[in-house]
Amino acid sequence: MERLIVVSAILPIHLQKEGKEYTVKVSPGGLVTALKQALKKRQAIWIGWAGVNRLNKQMKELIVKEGTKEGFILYPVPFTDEERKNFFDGFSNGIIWPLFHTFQAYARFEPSYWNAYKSVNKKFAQIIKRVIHKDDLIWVHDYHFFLLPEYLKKAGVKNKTAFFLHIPFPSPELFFKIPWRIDLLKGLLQYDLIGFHTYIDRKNFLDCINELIENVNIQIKEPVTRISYNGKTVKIGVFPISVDFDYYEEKAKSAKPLDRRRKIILGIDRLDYTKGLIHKIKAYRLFLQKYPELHCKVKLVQAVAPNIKKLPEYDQLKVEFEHLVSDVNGKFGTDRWTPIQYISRRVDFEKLIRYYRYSDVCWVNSIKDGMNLVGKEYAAANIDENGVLLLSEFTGAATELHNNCILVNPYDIEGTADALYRALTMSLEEKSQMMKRLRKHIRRFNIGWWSNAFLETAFGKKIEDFPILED
Ligand code: ADQ
Repeated sequence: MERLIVVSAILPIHLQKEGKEYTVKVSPGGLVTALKQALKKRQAIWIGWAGVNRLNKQMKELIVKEGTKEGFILYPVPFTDEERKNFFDGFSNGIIWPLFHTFQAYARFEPSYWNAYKSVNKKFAQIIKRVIHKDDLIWVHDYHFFLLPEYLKKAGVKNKTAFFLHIPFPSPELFFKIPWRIDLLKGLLQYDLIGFHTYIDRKNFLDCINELIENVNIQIKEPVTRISYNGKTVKIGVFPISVDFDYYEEKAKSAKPLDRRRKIILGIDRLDYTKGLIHKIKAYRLFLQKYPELHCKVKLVQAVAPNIKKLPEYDQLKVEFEHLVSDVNGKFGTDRWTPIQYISRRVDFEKLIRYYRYSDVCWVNSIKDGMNLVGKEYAAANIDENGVLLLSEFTGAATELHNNCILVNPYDIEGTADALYRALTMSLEEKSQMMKRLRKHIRRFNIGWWSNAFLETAFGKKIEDFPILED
């Protein structure tokens, strides 16, 4: 029986030390949200980091038990402190993440990061070799594993491998900065399928291949492009990720009402410089300056979930963001009105659904984002169809949803402030027409559509073809 082996840097749950005890935490981020919905209850073996540098038998059992409750067979991997520093925070989040999101100045091209990247990819190949059966299919996720198929081959693993990139792929101008650019591309070309969110990502990737790799043959065809290199053909596809529409819709039906004396503008983000949080507060500040008639009538509810990455940029971002928030609240707030309600944590799911259902505007302001699930989650849960999505044009989601939301350029502070005003003052009819179209699109192109489109292209299978995990 074919099983699905899923590989991602972080597992959907991880361990965190609190006092002397380790507790199980839900991992943050869109990759985990999406995959949990895509794989639920299927017999996938999910291999990834468990958040700790060593795993004793008890810790392993705890992770496996909690994973089984969620419907997964989890295979936790420990990272040494050095692997965490140089592979996870270093190469993955200190080079690829900033550069691929156009934050070139944050990229630190340390050779020690590159060595760690190679050795952790090798380590995962060895782990996969230990657990894999002959017919298993390997589905690898994200920018931590560009070299994995090469090491799998070297280890003698011949199973099919497919890869999905959850973040944008940059233009050659940015990608060329990486000293190890050719090795990364050659590594990727060893997969059987590479999936991107958008056609722009695919174009950037093909441009890089064209410029950097010799003796390749690229056959651009829709929906699947093929690259032949070194006697092997890899498929390239575009699969915009989505959400479990029915689940959000169903949960929204029983959401308890929120206090709606004021119009709610909602922001749901992780603490990350890619999410445009500073630009957002600056635009909101200008909006309050320009439109005093809306004082006391609106409120920005901004949740910011802590980041798992240990890098100085995130500490600086937090300080700057909180400073701006208190500046706005101090300048415009009154005894009865706080313009920004800042929630400095991950909002629990029930509350998230309430916000999605009852907020008048959901504001996604990313400087750059592979897709962005927040806007899609909002639309799925906005069952009264009276909300507006304000969406950065630099998200993957914008390439898909641009006709059914209000687009903003986060660098254009004044334009964004005006767009927010428009979103808040639109007629109900216009809002509901836009939201209806948005929901229709996301209902159709939901997470099930995404996983099946990917798995069929990769392995000729649907998610339903894999057996359910019995309790
Ligand atoms: P992320 O960068 O994590 O994902 P996103 O797609 O928006 O970005 O997903 C975030 C997820 O975390 C959402 O499910 C959201 O509900 C949740 N979340 C974020 N902040 C939260 C908070 N404060 N409280 C509660 N929940 C919160 C990466 C890429 C994206 C891509 C996804 C999936 O960067 O571009 O869409 O993977 O491929």
